[in-house]
Amino acid sequence: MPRLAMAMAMTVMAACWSGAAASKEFRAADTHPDGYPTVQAVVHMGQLIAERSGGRHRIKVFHSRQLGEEEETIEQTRVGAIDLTRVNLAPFNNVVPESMVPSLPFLFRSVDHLHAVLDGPIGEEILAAFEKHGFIGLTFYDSGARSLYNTRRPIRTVEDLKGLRIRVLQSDLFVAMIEALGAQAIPLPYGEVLTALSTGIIDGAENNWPSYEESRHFTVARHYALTEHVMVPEVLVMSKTVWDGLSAEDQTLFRQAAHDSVVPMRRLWREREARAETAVRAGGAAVVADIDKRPFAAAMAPVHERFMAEPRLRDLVRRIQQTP
Ligand code: GTR
Repeated sequence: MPRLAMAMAMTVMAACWSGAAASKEFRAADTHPDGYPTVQAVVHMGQLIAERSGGRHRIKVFHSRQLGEEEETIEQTRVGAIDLTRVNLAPFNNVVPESMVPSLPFLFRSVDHLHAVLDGPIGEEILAAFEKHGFIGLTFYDSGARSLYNTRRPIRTVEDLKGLRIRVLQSDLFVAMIEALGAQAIPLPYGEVLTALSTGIIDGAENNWPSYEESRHFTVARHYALTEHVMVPEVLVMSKTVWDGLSAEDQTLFRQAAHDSVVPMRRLWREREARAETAVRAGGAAVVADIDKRPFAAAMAPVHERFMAEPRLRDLVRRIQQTP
């Protein structure tokens, strides 16, 4: 090869090589199946990243627990074996104390209140708190309100829950919340709940409309009581180890794309909630909607005291309550 052609070929190869070295397919975990709003949100974010980086970066979402249950994907993300994970905030409660704040019972007054808090400085502060624990909090996603369901009987009052074995998320706060209602709290990974309900190991669980439906829990635990005791959001985090290896420009790219995935996710969420409710009711679940929530809130109130012992957490709660 003539020398000039050779030099040109080498320049082209070098350019390709440096591009290849800096480009990456990022692995994201989600417990939900393909098509669930959280999965679609991260797929959408990946499309934005691919477009905006000229195809240099991509995200591949491993949905349906392919990379493990939420506690496992959190740990894998911390060590950098998984790049991103989308989980509920509750499995972070024992890891990042600030994540307990939006997980408190009867804290948010409405979806608008929740959005006002999460979209503002308090939301930023809670996301920033992940960093010292090995994660970069990228964004929150909607998860509606969680309500109680069980295989045994309709729930109308706190007394109706007495003695029932209720599966909870793997969080001490959730254990305390359910025990405060007089039920027995059984922490279990999400993927084990359907079998545990079917075999009678547990009597019930709690979740939002889309998860109650998507998981098929409603086919076994047919009494759904709209207690709406908690509006704990979902969170998307990146491994800090992975983040630290990104250029400042790529970090901005990820933050911006995560942010831009929120509005479409909220639209998908609203649609999905409505569809799930229709499907659950059509599937024959017995829904108790006329519940006086005040005794539930009163029974659960002591968990605020117990888990918000640190002044900085109490201050966040106070600011949330004062947010219009
Ligand atoms: C769902 C949430 C999941 C998972 C699940 C659970 O609402 O989207 O990430 O945390 O609840 O109860 O385990």
